[in-house]
Amino acid sequence: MKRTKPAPTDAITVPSRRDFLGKSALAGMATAGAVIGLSGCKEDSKAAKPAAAAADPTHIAPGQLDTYYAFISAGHAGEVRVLGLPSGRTLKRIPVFNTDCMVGWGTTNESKAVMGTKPDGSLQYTTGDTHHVHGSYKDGTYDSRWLFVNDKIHSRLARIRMDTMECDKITPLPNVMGFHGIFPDKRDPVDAAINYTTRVFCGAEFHIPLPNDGRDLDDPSKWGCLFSCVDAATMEVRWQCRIDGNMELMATSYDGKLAAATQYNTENAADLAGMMAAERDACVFFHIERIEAAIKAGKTTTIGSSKVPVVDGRVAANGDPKTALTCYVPVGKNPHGVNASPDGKYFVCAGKLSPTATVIELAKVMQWFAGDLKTQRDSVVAEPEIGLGPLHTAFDGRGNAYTSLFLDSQVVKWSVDLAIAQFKGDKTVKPILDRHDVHYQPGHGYSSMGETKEADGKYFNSGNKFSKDRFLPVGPLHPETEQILDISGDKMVLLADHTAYPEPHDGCIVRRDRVKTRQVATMTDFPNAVTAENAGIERKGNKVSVRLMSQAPAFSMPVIKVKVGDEVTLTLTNHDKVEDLTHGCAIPFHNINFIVNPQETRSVTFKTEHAGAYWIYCTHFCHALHLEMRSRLLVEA
Ligand code: K7E
Ligand code: CUA
Ligand code: CA
Repeated sequence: MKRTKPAPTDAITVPSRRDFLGKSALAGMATAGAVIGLSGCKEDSKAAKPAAAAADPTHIAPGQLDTYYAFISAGHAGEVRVLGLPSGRTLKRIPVFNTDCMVGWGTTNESKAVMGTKPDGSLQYTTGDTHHVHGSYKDGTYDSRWLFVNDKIHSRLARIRMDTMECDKITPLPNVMGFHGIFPDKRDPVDAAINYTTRVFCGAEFHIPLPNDGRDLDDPSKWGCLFSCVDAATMEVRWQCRIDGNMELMATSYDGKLAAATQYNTENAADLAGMMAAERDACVFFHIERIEAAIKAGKTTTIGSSKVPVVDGRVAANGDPKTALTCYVPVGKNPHGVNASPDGKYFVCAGKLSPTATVIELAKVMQWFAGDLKTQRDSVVAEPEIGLGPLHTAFDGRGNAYTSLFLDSQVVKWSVDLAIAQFKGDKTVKPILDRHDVHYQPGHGYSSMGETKEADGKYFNSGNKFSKDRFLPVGPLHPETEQILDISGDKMVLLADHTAYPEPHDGCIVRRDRVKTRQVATMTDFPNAVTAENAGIERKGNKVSVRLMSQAPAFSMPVIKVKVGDEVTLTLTNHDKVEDLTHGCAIPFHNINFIVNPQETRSVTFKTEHAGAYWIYCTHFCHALHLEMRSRLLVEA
């Protein structure tokens, strides 16, 4: 398919190719790059300079700091990244489901305990696929406690402490495959004793036999998908709800009453053609209060060896709106993202295979649950045509939505109110306010504070899936592009391209005052801290405990003697208190490499196999005598 020029910014009638995609086009999209416009590069449709800027706002002068953090999921790299915005500078990579030898994630005993190990002590998984990362909330905005991120490959939810920006907990979801959408509670805490966001909602994209133990392999019609609720504080799975169809993206309401997931496979099909058979799919809403009441009342089952209580949210069991746990709202064919507007009123579903966005009014969904709305579909209050391949929507806090258009390689700005007026029958209004090319094929777009009540409409980051000609080529795999747009004016203005190591998906842009970190740990927070009193070597059979301290530029023991066949646990506490004074610890030919930040303690366990002398050395440049910071590990035959 040939790319056409972007539609004029005031376009409301879109060309006929924007009509529902025909079957042949869909097949083409499924099998080749035909529809995704890989045929060539394009010029920027705007040559405009940043509106309010004589100087480029993305140029942060030396010594100056960014105004926002962006927390970005890294797709199948398995980690989370932290950028400063508007500069786009990379501040940190947080290893989560992947291993990382800079910090020793996957090497230290502490990180292994978080990641999960097999009985022999090796890591259970070393891969992950992080798509969605969201902060915890209080009063409708970020409370700087945690970030949550999914692993689609192994269906695990990870929690990251905001103060240290380190992963501290990973929870597997039982009987789930393809855990994709995630959103934490946005309601104010109800449990005063806990006093923070208490739930994280998780959708499952792939239906599987329940339990997945070899049964029903030939009959996918018996397979199912579970929606999971995880307690943010304990990271335990509280309950699950079985649904019809699947779940992809998730959103939660600001009042804590509703969570919702888009469904592209309402057909419950097991092949591509089947998943595209229905003209409409759905956004399934969960009535959280009723589900939790049903759990409390014990109207539950369990699946396989899992002890997590499961309620039935399938259509057949939820015919009466007044008692229903779920509400399936029909939306455009094979939808993708669902996003909550910062005024708390609407969820917007992006059509993907339909060139529309569907605006669902949450008050009307609650009306349906009360038995006061005729059909689920009556909760839809707008369905503007916005362009080809809509995926995700962000908001500016001024009533405008910004939807990424994968096939059109654009971001489209549209007015939610005007779309509602148009849906009501006003033919004079034009909801589309602006379009801007991005390069190329955007996935998520997200705006500054856009997922909070403090949405400020300053910046929009477009995470693009293809960069093609935007950067120097580096072989077959190009970097992805993150493009930052100024959305503070009437027209969007492209400010900068920056590269992203594949493959970024979603992100959140958090005002820097909403992030509280600490740079130096408290030694007593580490139960295994090594002090002058307990440092040294202790042997029990062939198990040797080496308790070591680091203080620039030396380790506390210059010589450590062990024997071949020992199982050595080396615990290292960094006694330096100076901010940023990190030491590393590498042991040649033993596959040991990790860091200890000021006042932290980390440990590793390894077997000695070969007699010899091994220099334990500091890997992290810490001092003028950093290179001299070494100890001898002497392994005796
Ligand atoms: Cu659109 Cu996994 Cu959020 Cu990626 S999903 S783009
Ligand atoms: Cu310690 Cu380098
Ligand atoms: Ca479908």
